[in-house]
Amino acid sequence: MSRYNPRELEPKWQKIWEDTKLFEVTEDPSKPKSYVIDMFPYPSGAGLHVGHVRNFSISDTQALYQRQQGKNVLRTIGFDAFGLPTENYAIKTGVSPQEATAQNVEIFKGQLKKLGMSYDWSREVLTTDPSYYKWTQWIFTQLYKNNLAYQKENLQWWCEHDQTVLADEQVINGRCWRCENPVEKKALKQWLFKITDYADRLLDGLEDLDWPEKIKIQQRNWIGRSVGAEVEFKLKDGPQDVLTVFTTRADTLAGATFLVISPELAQTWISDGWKAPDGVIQYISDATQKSEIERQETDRKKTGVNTEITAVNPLTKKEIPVWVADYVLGGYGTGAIMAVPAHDQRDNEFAKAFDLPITTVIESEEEVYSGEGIMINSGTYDGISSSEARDKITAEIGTERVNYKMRDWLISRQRYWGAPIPIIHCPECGAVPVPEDQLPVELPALESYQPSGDGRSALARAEEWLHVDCPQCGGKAERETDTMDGYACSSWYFLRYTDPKNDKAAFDRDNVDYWLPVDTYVGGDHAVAHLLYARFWTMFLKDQGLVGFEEPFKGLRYNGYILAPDGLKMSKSKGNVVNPNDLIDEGYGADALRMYELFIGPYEQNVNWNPTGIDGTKRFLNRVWALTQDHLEARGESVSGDSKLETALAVVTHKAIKKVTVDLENFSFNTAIAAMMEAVNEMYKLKTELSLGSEAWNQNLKLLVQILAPFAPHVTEELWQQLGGETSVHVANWPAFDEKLVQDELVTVVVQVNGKVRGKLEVAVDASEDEVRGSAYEIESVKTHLEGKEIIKSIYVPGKILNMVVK
Ligand code: ANZ
Ligand code: ZN
Repeated sequence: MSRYNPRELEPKWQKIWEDTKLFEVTEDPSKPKSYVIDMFPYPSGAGLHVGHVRNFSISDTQALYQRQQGKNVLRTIGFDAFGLPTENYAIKTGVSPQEATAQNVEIFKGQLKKLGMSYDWSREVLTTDPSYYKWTQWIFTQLYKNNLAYQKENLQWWCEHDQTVLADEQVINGRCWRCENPVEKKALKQWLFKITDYADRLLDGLEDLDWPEKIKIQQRNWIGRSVGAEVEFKLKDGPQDVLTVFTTRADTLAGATFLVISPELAQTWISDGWKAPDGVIQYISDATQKSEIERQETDRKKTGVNTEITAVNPLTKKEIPVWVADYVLGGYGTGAIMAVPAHDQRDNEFAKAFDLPITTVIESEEEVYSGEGIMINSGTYDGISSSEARDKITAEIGTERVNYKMRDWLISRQRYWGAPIPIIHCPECGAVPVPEDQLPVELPALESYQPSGDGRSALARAEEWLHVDCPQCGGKAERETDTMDGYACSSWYFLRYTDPKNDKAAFDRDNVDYWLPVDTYVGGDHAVAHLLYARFWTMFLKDQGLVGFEEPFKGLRYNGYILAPDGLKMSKSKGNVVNPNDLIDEGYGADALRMYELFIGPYEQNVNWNPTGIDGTKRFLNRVWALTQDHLEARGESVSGDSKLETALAVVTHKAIKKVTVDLENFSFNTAIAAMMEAVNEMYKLKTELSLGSEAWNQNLKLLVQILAPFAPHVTEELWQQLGGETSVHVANWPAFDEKLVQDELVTVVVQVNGKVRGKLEVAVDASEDEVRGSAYEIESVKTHLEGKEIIKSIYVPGKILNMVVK
């Protein structure tokens, strides 16, 4: 008997699939489509990780299944290759980022090919390729022309170690997300995308998406829509006449016993000529070095300085002081608040720390009550509910206002290894976009990639590249030296996949409209930034008439991590990384590896790697192999069929088909695999009584191989051919199950009308009352007793009696 040898069989099929272009697709409007992709990987020097394999196996199994369902499946891969690690490597070793990237991509591709993923490799996309980033730059210029890309001088998080600016979400507990060194603020002129213009659409669009709820919640929190009111307070002897605050609790206005402005607002007052009392300037400079997260912590000791300015509460007419404190943020709302210490925790701590008055305006027993209730100490608003008071005070004293936590997307990076921002700075004309026919602005080759130290990237030293004529006036001008955040490049690659070789446009509208939205997007990272940015770009492209949809990812599946056996994160430094290719080379094969990673647990959960777990799936594939070989060897020998046993065999197979079909629809891979293991056990039992070699066995083994194909694409392809399959198993249709064979045990139910027996029914033990009643209506003798009557009651004793009371 031939042995199951994945080392031989897997490369053989990979080559055949490639030669026959099995997984290459074209647009075919006559066929239903399915677009199934992964969040494309960053080709790090460490190579492919077992975590990647889990991610890609989930999507590949789905893609293979959808193809067997007869769909036109677009499944491809690319590389998100701009980024700091490669640039830091270049700085350290002198190998150019271009060269390092090319090497890493080669390694990744080699590893991916060994896994036998069903990618259409002809559509591969590489973000660092000038033929790709030409269009990233082109989209930038479209955003710029539509006033959605702009420059702003700003205090930015700056990582001295990495010599780069960081976005808010890249600062974690005051440290850089990459190198984990402390970060500081630095004033720099930066490019931003005006994503805030799309805040409402980004929020509303989430409703209809088939995404995990936890990701939707993270996106909603990030956008942070907040409905409240702006209220104006008159100032006495202040640098301006009024101070406007933003509040979500206008109902508590009478309890506002002081105002607080942010250090940032105080700074603008000083710049406008305000003579601040001693201590304010020092306080401002201390505060701006703290992170926003730190500043907003509730249990932190409250600090602040009195401005010695007085405001008038517009409801109580009382004079109240204005303070500066860092728990109020400059970038949110108006940068100023009305403090209500009886109903807000932070205001309460502040009032106690500085001995400021506390006035309760909503009835309650608690010291700091932030709930709803009946109004007190609020003049004409006394006695009504706080929610009613909120509406009234907003309408009568304030103005309704919606605010968002989300800020504009900061895209400037003072680094070399990114897509250059296609702008030319002219002393006469200002910022001028590089004309379309001069794109791409290619990265010049450099001697060294070290940032220039003045806050600009290494590009500032590329003299020849830097100095150009202004496209508008022809005068001497300079290129922008910032490159784009890598998230810009990953905001549209799923569009490029549909038309990867187009050199006239970013993509063809018919192609994107045929394939998009992505039906199944699988990944385990980037819950907020990438998904939000990609949605924003897609919405913008829709507004430009370039695509016909505004949500790029209809279905999102978020996979859990694979951790080391001890539950720790796998990392090079801990030496606990499992290299997927070692397992393949050791002879387990890609099929057993892919299956193990799906069998390891529910796909969305984090799981610990079990070094012997792969033995289980390998053993299972071996059993399927051996059973098939035994069957094939017995073929032709005269075999006598036993129809009862043949039915028993068919029941085993069809139950497995049903279970695997339902489970694949639900991404329940581990239970589907368990069901197939179970079925194979049953088959082994049956073969002792029902001899192998018969046509019945052949049919059932083929069905087993078909449902196993999305999980173990190589071995099933081989077995399929051996069993006489004509096409590739991956394009042979998904088998249907026979409803009669999968029915569970049948029971007899007595049907009564008004307590008299009128017939009997055979139903499944677990049939519902509705199902049983439906079948009962079909019985002639029951029908005649129901005709023209109204059923007023029906009682079902499961598996025993159905009694219908009519009148
Ligand atoms: C008075 C008040 C009374 C408030 C009360 C809350 C409870 P959202 O939008 O939900 O996050 N706030 C406004 N601007 C701020 C800023 N720049 N920095 C820090 N805090 C700010 O919450 C809005 C509430 O956060 C506002 O409502 C304001 O405090 C505070 F019993 O006003 B409230
Ligand atoms: Zn000019």
